[in-house]
This record gives sequence, structure tokens and C-alpha cells, in this order.
Amino acid sequence: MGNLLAICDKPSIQDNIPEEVLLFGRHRDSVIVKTEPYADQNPGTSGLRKKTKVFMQKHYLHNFVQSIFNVLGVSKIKNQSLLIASDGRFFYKEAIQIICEIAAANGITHIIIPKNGIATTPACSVLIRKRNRLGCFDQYEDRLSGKKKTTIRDTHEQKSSTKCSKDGEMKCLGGILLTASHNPGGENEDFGVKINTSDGGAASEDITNKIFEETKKINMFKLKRLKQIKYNEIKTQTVENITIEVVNPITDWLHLMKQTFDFELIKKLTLHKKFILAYDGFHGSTGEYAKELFLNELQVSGKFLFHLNSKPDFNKMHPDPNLVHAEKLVELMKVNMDEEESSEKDEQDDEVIPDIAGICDADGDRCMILGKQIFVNSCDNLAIIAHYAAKCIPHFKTNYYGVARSLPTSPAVDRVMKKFGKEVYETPTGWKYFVSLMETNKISLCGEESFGVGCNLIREKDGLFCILCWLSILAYKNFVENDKKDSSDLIGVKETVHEFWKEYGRYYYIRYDFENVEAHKCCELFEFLDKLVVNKSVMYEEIKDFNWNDENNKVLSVESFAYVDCVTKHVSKNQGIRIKFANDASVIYRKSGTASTNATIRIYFQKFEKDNIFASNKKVLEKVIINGLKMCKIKEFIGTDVPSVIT
Ligand code: VG1
Ligand code: CO
Repeated sequence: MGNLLAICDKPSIQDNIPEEVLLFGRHRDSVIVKTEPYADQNPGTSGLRKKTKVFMQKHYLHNFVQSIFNVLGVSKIKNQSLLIASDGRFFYKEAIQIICEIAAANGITHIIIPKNGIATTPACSVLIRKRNRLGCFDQYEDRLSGKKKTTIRDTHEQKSSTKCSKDGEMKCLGGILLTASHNPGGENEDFGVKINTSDGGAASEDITNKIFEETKKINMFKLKRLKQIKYNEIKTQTVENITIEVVNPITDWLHLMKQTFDFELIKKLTLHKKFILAYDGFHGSTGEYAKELFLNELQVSGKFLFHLNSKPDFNKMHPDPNLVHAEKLVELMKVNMDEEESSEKDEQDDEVIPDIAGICDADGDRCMILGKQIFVNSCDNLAIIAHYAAKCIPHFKTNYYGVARSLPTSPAVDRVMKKFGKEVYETPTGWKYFVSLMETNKISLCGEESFGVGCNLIREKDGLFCILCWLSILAYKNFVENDKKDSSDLIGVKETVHEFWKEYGRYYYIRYDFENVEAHKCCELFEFLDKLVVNKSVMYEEIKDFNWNDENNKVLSVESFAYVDCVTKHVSKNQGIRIKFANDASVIYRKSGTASTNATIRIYFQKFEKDNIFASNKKVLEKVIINGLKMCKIKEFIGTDVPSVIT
């Protein structure tokens, strides 16, 4: 029996063998453990997310991790290196140990772990890309050879020619990131696993589909017991023939940021006597980065930097940068969403309000930007960055291709790109869809309405990158476009946003989230919407309580969004329903792919106004919201039309 199982690459086990069999590996030190599949391990928009206690169930994490390795196949894993990192949430230490043991038994010989096990998602992407000499890190190999590269996404393979790059670093198979991102953490909250491939991007949908299929039939996993792995010091050690390389996760990322941005220009702003930056890290993974970047590099005062130390339960905060959960900085910045936007300055002299505030989620890939008395909605955020990028961010001066945005992100950026004569790509929700567009040099910048923005140097969205974009814009406006050197009156976020609206018009925008909806009720609602897609006239029959004669209610189209990946040609269907109205308004309905329990329905309302740009967001969207809620018959299907979160 020993021999039989010893040669098994793909787990397959008979029912009548003992629970655990000691039998394989060069030193006969690995075991094969019998397991039962779980039916619910379907990775969503970005990784697998469940309650922590679900992950703590017997073999739950083991099954999922072994399924990842099964999909990759033994030949791709053998003697390779793997990154394992986390955002510091509860259960991450146990999880790192488990993954190391499964990885080692599956043939991984080199494991990279950031110091203390904590790194941001974008920094992990940078680390993987640097190890594999991809993109701007290719100078060691591809740039010299002048060879045209096929994209990694084309083949889902790591270039197998060399295992080590010229300076001796091991190449990296990819990363397993232990995070549930903006979801809360703790024993009774959420845990998650994101998977990044060797291009540094989140695994594409066809890979995650295969992993899900594997989890449904898995009946064994491999394990090599290792003594407790330590990663609190930066050093390389060997633990039972496995190299454990503990790295500083900040170095490569910071180096890349310095290449991307003009730090000298930014410092004119951050060293200005009147300038104040505020930051909230929600006790997630960004704290050490924020200290290094803001305190050491940009020398801002630490007075308004909050929650930088990593805590497993994020001090009971919900690390989701939105107007509800980021209340501390919303209050500090005096943002009042119910008021109309005033184009006038109405700041009181005696109050100290920072010039800009950034709030990142636990894994550091999202960021909400606030200015004095203003919230920058994420769609405008992308558009404003797109507008200024070539002027003040060195990377975009020479490498500015197109831009991509997810379906529910308003087309504010489309207006900017139209002016520049550049392409805009509309993708489903989730960063993985942007990766192929980056791989093929179609885009340089991309973003989502959920506080995500990033560029083609990294394959993940990056919250601190977003803040650096804003610091660059403000520095440019104050010290290049104007000379505010000695002035105390700096041009701020609010003026920048208002100026943008004046030039391009404004997309009013609100998102409603209905959380914890029973799955079957959510399905029924979407089945109904699907009927509208097939036949618009169903609307007129089914939605009686509606004034169809009102010009504002005129429906132009009802579509179900589908997308074809430009590299893999994978077709993603049912990515959301969009209803367009004749009055420049639209409503989009989606099922969230990040909920850890039950279903979350997201409804996005938007309306464009060319000249009426300083009105209240709520008032302008009032009718659109009423229409949008009626048209999906939400009250009928889920019993309420009151959302759990409004952004
Ligand atoms: C949400 C956001 C989406 C984002 C995703 C992952 O997905 O809407 O824009 O890419 O989270 O972000 P969904 O399916 O729940 O709408 V993160 O920072 O949670 O990795
Ligand atoms: Co995140």
C-alpha cells in the first residue's frame, strides 16, 4: 500500500484505509490524510471568504489548499517557491503553519513569509512580480534579450526556463494570502484565502472554477509535519529541508512607489508648514507601510495617523473604508453627506481639519479619500486620477495606455479618456478581470466604485498608491500649476473635485447594500430581473405601481452584463443587470461575491448632470432610487427596501 500511495500525484484514496497514512516523501516524513469534501468552497469575487469558525472546522482549510495544489499539478509545484502572507486577522498564524505543512508535502521547497506574517495584498503582488522579473522588474532577463513575451495568463504557467533569476532569488509560483479584506476579523467574524498566480494577479476565474470543482471531490491531502515556523525576524532558515525566507514586505513595494511617483514633488506638499495628512489603517496590514511611507519618507506629522498597529480582531472595527465604518475620519474631516456641495469655501478658522484623509481596508488594497468637508466618491476618484496622471505621475508620462473600470463604476472616467482619445474597458466586478488587460498593455490605470484604484505596475488595487496619486495631484496643483510655496492657502481636495465637475459634469452616485438576504430570495429577485432582460414589456405588466408616462421613467435598455477576457477568452456571464433610463440615469443590480454568510444584493444608482453639479447627491438621485427599487420589486422579494449600508 505504501508504494501505491507514494506515487499518487493526484489524491485518490479508498474508503477502507486508516485516517492517516505515513508513507511518502524522500524521508518518509509526509503523510496522506483522509478527508471529506465540503460543498461550499467556491471562491467569490476575490478569494474564499467564510466565518472564521468555518475555516477552523476539521480539514476545511486543508482541503482548500490541497485543491489549489491539485489544480496546479505536481510538475508545476515541485521545487518551487511560494509566498504565504496575511492581513494579520485572527487564525492567521495557525493557517500559515497549516499551509506550510501542506505546501512542503506537495513538493514546495522554498516558502517566503513576510516579517510577522503580515503584508498588504498589493505588496504581495509586487513581491511575486519582482521574483519573477515581470513588467518593470524584467530588466534582468527579458529586457536584455529583447524577446517578445507571451503573457503568463496565456498559459497559466510560470516561465519554467530558470528557477533562479540572475541575482540568485528563487522565482515564485504565486501567493496564498490569508485575508477577508474589508470584512471584519476575529473568532466570530470572517477569514479568507486569496490566491495569486505567478503574474502577481488574483487567480483568474477559470482557475478558481477548477479549484472549486476539486474541492467538491477531494478525499485526501498531503501533510509534512514541521516544527513551529517562526517569522518574526528577517532571515532565511531551513526547517526540515524546506527553506523559509522571512522578508521585509515593505522594501520592494516602497522601491516601486519611488519609481512610480515623484517623491520630491510630493514632499513639497508634505513638508509644507500648513499641510496635514490623516490616515486610518483600521489595525490591518497597512500600519507598517504607513509608518515607513508617511513618517519616514514623506515626514508628515504622526498626529493624525490612526490605528496603525496590527490587531487580530482590528480592535472590533469593521475595516471597510466607507462613510459608515470610517466614522472617525469622516467626523474629523467634517464630511456631511446630507448637505449640498458648496462651491464656496466655508471652513471655520479655529478648526483644524486635515487637508486630506485616506482610509485603507485590512489588506490594504482599498482606500477612501476624504478632503476638508468632502467625500471623493470612488468613481470620481478614478476619473480625477486619470485626468492628472500624465501631468504629475512620472510612470504615466511615458506609459499611459487606456483605462478600465468595472461595470458599476460610473463612466466619469470615460469622459476624461474621450478627451485624451484613449480607450476605456468595462469589466465585471473584481480586480482579476483587469489583469489580462494589463498583461496585454491595453490599460495603465483601472478602478472600481468600491474604493479600489491601481496601475499596471502591480496586479492588485493599492490603497496607499491611491493616496500617493492624490498627494501628487495636490502637489502639482499647488506648486507646478500655481506657486503656493509661501502661502498658507493651499488648493485642496474639494477645489480639485469641484474643478473636475465643472469641466466634465458630475455623476451623482449612491450604492445600496442589502446584506444577509436569504439565498433563495436573492435568486428569485435576479430571476425576475432576468425576465426583464429577455422581454422589456414584462416590466409594464408586472410593475404596476409605476408611472410609465413620466418622461424620467423612460427605459432605454435592460441588459445582463457578460464579458470576454481578452487573453483567456473565458466568457463571464450574468455579471449584473443594468437598466438605462432616457434621462442619463441608470441602475445596476449585482449579487456580491464577497459575503461570508447568506447573500448580499448591491444596487448602484447613478445620474449624470452636466451643469447642475453642486446639488445634494441624495436629492438628485431620489427618483432614480425609487425607480430602481420598484423595478426589481425588492420589497416583494426580500421583505424590505431599506438597505443595510448606503455608500
Ligand atoms: C467587492 C467589491 C469589488 C471588489 C471586491 C474585492 O466585491 O464590490 O469591487 O473588487 O469586493 O475587494 P463584491 O462581489 O462583494 O461586490 V477586497 O478589497 O474585499 O479584496
Ligand atoms: Co481588500
